[in-house]
Amino acid sequence: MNKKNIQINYFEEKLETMPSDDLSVLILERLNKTLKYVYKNVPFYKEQFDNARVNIDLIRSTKDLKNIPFTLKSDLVNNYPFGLFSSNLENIVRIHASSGTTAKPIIVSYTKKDIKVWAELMSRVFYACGLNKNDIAQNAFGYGLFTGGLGFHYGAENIGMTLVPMSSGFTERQFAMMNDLGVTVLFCTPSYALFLSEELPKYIKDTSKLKLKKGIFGAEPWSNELRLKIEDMLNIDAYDIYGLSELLGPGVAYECEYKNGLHINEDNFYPEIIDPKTGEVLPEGELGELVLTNLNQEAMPLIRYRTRDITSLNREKCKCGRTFARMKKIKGRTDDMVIIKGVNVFPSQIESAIFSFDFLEPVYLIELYTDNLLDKINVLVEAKSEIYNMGDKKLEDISTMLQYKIHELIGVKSKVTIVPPKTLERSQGKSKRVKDLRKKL
Ligand code: DLL
Repeated sequence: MNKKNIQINYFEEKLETMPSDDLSVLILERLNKTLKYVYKNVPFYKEQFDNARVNIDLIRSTKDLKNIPFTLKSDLVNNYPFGLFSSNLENIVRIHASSGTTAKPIIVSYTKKDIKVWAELMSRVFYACGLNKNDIAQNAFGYGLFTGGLGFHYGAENIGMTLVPMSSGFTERQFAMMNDLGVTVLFCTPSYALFLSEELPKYIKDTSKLKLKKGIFGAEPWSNELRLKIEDMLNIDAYDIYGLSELLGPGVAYECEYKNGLHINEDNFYPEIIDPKTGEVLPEGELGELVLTNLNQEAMPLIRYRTRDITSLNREKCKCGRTFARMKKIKGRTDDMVIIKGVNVFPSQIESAIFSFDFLEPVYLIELYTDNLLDKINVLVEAKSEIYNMGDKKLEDISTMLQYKIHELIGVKSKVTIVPPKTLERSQGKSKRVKDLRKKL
């Protein structure tokens, strides 16, 4: 979508545009407070800091953080359910859980103040995307233990938006509400937005009457190419939002109308980028794993939490006036990265290759398999029906073109299997893009 007049709105202007020196002072102040707080209240952190011989009274700058051990997802699993709580249960008003891949979920907790802070952080997101109390939002993130539903819900109510708590599923009802209520903004995963884009023509014959103008999508990696597809199919302006349950949920970082990286709510989450192999802190601009320290949470602040998400940081002031550090769109997770012939490959790179061809449907699955003891990739992708019906020769040509493009982008040869349209699974939440069929040695 073309940007016409960008009108910059802040929810908390003083904080969001704070001069960087003042922001550094605020961050250090909150960091020191948080370190003392967890040292006093969480035996896990007392032990971590003591074992690493860290004297938290001697943290004089954020650079000193590098001496503090990381917190890992396994620490949350091992301390399940209440081990990392800093507050007594009587002060906890909410629990969420992450859809972990391990048998035990990880749970996260919130005090009343945490819920308020979270709603305010989400309010910043909405203002940054140009929304206000006059908007009508359709929240198609899942409600329940997942943080998407209630995270968006409280943020939207906080600025007085009219919010329709749809959750995902029930396609017909999604479109009925969108149409009848004059919904102006949609919240969901990019996969679900794509699914709705594909279904739209079936349910709404005259789309010119729809009031939908924006979408805020997140909870999974998605490429800029997918953004353009969704924007085109739904005729909206789409924004990226990032977050994770371990640090409140959605609202850690978000795009403003310039869409030039995601602003990290830095007065609440201090970001570092590390080399995922060595743990060493990397300089600004380098790609690595995002590590976040909570600066303003009561129930369960985490220190140097390894997110496993790959991105880079930029501390230049944005054109919108916000001074918070920005991170690039997430490239993928270290867990989703596959190493093929020594090359690191992320699903999002393959997605970019696929989405550059108009004759393919924007749905794919990456299969990893073993051939002659070597790891290989098979990319399954749907051709549009008019192309699929052109016969085998056409499909072979397409497959060769895509193979070439993938090779060019990631430097690795892959197999490409063109499948009939609408045969791969569509997701109503987070998509599973990679299927690992490799033989375990
Ligand atoms: O996905 C919270 C959320 C809800 C974020 C709604 C945005 C919108 P989890 O289920 O704990 O929490 O999953 C967190 O999802 O570590 C990333 O790997 C991935 N993720 C979240 N947002 C993005 C994004 C929520 N915008 C994990 N781009 C994170 C890429 C994302 N990956």
